[in-house]
Amino acid sequence: MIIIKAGGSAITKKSEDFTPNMEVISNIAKEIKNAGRVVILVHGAGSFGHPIAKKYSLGKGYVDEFQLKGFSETRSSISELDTIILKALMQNGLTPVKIGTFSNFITSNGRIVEFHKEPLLRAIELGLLPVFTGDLVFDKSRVFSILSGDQIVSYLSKLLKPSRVIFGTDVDGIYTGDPKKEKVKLIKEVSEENIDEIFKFAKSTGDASGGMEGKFSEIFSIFDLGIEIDVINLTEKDNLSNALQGKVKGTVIKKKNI
Ligand code: ATP
Ligand code: IP8
Repeated sequence: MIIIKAGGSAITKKSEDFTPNMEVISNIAKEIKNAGRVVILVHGAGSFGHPIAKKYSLGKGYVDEFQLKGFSETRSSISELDTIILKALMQNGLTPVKIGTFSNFITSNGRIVEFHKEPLLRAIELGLLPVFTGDLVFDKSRVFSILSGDQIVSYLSKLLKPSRVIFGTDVDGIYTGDPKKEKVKLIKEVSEENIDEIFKFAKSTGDASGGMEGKFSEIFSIFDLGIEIDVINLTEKDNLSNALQGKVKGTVIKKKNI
């Protein structure tokens, strides 16, 4: 089994609110279908979630009643993106099923403490393609919290021990800084020898859920489990197909002995 995280930077146009990148979404669906492998797809919220979440300061948890409007709007908007993705998967002959993040996860201080796993396990057993999204959830200490798709991926990795995890964004992997803002180098291989170093390359993305730093810390937990993580550019056609076959163009993060 392979867990794929389709980043919001790839599946939506982050510079235009509420705009899906239909070409990328459709390619992802085709490439998953052609690979014929058991996968779980987790996607980010991109421009369907982060701008509203920021506008209403939802990342801080419950502060004021004014946030409730933002809570409803964010969840509704993310659900629209989710539907677009489910439809694209179905149009390509796949049988996806949404596993609701809001209904199945509870966090405490932003970290998952409860997950109702039975729907996921049954969906896998039946041969459905489980689809998760980053979303808002109820939180034991902050009333509510943003639960990123990245954290869901690391949680599911602990639970299911996939053979590999693929993170896709709109850049070619992990760089020595933000490739959109600086002249930087792509890091092709990460192992126990340099994993600590990559944290200093995590530059803020302006997201409501921890951006690159958050992503790197989830990647670190998966790496600790001894699972290979590949970071690729999902906006380039065939990159996902190739990665699913083990031909990764991007950053490969794994322990030396696996
Ligand atoms: P979402 O959280 O909506 O799913 P995502 O998973 O696609 O989004 P982002 O938080 O948008 O991820 O992060 C991807 C962006 O991070 C890239 O577009 C890139 O510009 C930026 N970035 C910052 N630092 C780095 C780095 N060291 N290496 C690679 N990209 C970086
Ligand atoms: O895009 C964030 O999920 P992510 C969800 O996976 C919200 O970080 C509510 C913005």
